[in-house]
Amino acid sequence: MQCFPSLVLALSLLLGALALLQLSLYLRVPSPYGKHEERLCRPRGRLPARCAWFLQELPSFLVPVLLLALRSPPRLEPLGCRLLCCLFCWHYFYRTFIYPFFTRGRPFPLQLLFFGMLFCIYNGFLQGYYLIYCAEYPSDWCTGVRFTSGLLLFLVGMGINIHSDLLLRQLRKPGEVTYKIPQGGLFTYVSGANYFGEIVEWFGFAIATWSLPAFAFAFFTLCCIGPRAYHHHRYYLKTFTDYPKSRKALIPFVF
Ligand code: NDX
Repeated sequence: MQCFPSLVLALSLLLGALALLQLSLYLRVPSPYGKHEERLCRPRGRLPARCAWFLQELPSFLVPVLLLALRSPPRLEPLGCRLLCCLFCWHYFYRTFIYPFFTRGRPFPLQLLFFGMLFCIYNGFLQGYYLIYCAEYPSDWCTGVRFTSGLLLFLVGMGINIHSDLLLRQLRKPGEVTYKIPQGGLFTYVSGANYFGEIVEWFGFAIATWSLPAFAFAFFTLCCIGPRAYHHHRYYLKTFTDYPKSRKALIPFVF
């Protein structure tokens, strides 16, 4: 396989278009899984959350790893390129092999799982293909301001995301499916603390890679889970009379 810049451009633009489609579909009504599912639609089938998240996220990890294995001779030079590819795989290693096995979430709709998997194949291919076959970085990229500030944002975002998912998980005992008011960490300030972390993480990745595919994915993440944070916030305000009034939806002190 070789690098086709026009393919990268086309796939990135399509990802941007999917982000806008996602926004237009789910700005007014939330995507129908988790706490927003029952009231909106009844999908034909569901899979236990553990299984569903594992299957859904697996392609985001597997596709870049396969692309790397197929690359002959292996190329991940310079160091910047290698590190950036590792960051992406590291996130999806966590999301595929760790997150699902601890989740206490409700069963996930099969229909969304199918589209989620397609999306993960698509995005895994785009990010992996670009970093492994196309990206060119100067040998001192790792010491530059874009890489270091992006890496810092990525790590801070990932830390917030993992910590917030942990706080959510601790709200339930095994087998429980009720919703409670999240407390602690960044939930003190926002209802969508895990989403805030994930968005910061992918914008950090985009800055560190300084690439169109990564910016397109960060934009998609914003359009996908930004509105979801807003819907979570409205749900909490409607459900809990004692919900902290000062808490914002997604961005501390702002929105
Ligand atoms: N999966 C990303 N669109 C998505 C699945 C759905 O990873 O066709 C995007 C992802 C996909 C979506 C994915 C892409 C777009 C798709 C969509 C389906 C249709 C759509 C494909 C791939 C589509 C077009 C047409 C444009 C192509 O019971 P429960 O499950 O609610 O329990 C929850 C629990 N919890 C609580 N427990 C007690 N008390 C409370 N108050 C609680 N509140 C929540 O915590 C869960 O077990 C857990 C987390 O719940 P929640 O709702 O806060 O997070 P969730 O949305 O489940 O996300 C989990 C993590 C989180 O860290 C988030 O940042 C990350 O995954 N994520 C999620 C979605 C997308 C994404 C990251 C990204 O874009 N980077």
